[in-house]
Amino acid sequence: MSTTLEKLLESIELGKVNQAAPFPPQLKGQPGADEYTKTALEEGVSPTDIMNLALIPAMDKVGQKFSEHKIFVPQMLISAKAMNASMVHLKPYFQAGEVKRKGTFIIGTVFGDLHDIGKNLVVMMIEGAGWEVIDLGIDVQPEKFTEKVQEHPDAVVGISALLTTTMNNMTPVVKAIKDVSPKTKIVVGGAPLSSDFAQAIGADAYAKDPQESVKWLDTLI
Ligand code: B12
Repeated sequence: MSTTLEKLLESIELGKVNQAAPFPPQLKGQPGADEYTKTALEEGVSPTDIMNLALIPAMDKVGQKFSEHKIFVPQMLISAKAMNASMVHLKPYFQAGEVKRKGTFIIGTVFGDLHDIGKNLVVMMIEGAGWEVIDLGIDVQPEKFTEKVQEHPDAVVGISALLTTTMNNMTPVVKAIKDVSPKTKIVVGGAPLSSDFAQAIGADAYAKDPQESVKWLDTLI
């Protein structure tokens, strides 16, 4: 792996947003996620490699350290901020710029859940694959999903959950959507989920990452 990617991974893991950021003190004055992402792109590293070799492994490390009580919520939050600083530079590369859209995709993080980094990656990749995306944000109640589904009857819906507690909140969301629009296709995703879970709650599919969800969406056209 290139030194730049290693530095980027470290910046996100330690929450170094950019050069001006005073945190963490040991990296004061040094470049951060913002600058290293730009450098990696200038060096010709592909946005997908930046994501898969630096961004996602960095968040895995953060999660691991959180599980081991080596870091706490504020550090997770600052890592998330660093991750977002990096994603800003990747976004344009995932945007297709196609005139004709393949369809509409409505996505949100289920109510009770505030995690949105994974969802935002899904948004970027699905937009990049030519879909019009309506992003409902985080902590989304069933009514907000059903309202949008009624406005866009042909849309496909994606729901994200990152917690073993909030994944169960997907059950009433799926039910509410299917009640107002039985033909609406729903894909669920997020680290604690599985195909079995998706099936059990009546969703049409589970996708482990944006790439898999794009493949599944293509089968619907
Ligand atoms: C960053 C982070 C936070 C940040 C979130 C900031 C933000 N803006 O998102 C903050 C600090 C807010 C946070 C809070 C909490 N967190 Co947190 N968090 C994380 C962390 C470190 C990274 C998550 C992440 O962004 N991963 C990177 C992205 C790219 O991966 P991803 O989200 O899995 O998404 C990918 C796939 O799952 C998939 N995907 C995701 N959504 C969807 C949707 C669809 C439709 C599809 C197709 C695919 C898909 O595609 C994505 C790209 O590949 C994880 C650990 C981890 N490794 O996941 C813990 C983690 C999820 N958090 C955890 C916990 C416990 C919490 C808190 C309860 C802590 C607390 N005590 O307050 C709170 C809960 C707040 C709430 N109500 O939601 C636990 C969950 C444990 C569990 N099994 O339930 C984890 C696993 C940490 C741990 N190891 O213990 N957290």
